[in-house]
Amino acid sequence: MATEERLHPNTMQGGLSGAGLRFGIAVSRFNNFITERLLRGALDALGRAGADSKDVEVVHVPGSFELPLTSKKMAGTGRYDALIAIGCVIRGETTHYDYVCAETARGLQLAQMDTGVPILFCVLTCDTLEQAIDRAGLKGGNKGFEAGLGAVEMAGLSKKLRAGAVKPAASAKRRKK
Ligand code: INI
Repeated sequence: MATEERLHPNTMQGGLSGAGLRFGIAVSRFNNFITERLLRGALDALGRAGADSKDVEVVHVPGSFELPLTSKKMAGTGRYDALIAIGCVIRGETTHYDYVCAETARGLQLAQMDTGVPILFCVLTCDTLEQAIDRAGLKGGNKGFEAGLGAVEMAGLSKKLRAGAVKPAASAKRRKK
């Protein structure tokens, strides 16, 4: 018998209902042609998941490089179950792109590790404008929408982890009957 057939571990995961959960979105104004579309996608996902308008706040920042500090400050308020950081970095002629990408990603990871509040990474890092457009509602879907769904799941999971409850697996419940 394969190991996975013998084991019936207790499992935990976030749900897909955003009702009663609080979300913050930090969005970069740089490349706002793209970031506004990502923001719309994220809001669409939160709304469809049942989040209430009063529980969703949007903060605008100049560029992606400003997302980590802003997200950390937002997380520190204790007002959000999950955050979404939205930006779009497009490669230029110099190495500026590399610094913005690396420090934004590193800073956002540090911010969520320091505060314990999930921060969804919705920063496009693209070689061309076309790649960004594809990921902001065209061929590649809308990464903002994906981040919105991820935020709902992580907000719910964080709440459950805080409560410390791991529900017995459905298969284990069935066996007990
Ligand atoms: N910010 C972005 O969000 N995307 C970019 O493509 C970008 N480029 O290419 O320069 C960018 N730069 C600004 C940066 O994020 C800061 O706002 C700026 O350096 C001030 O700190």
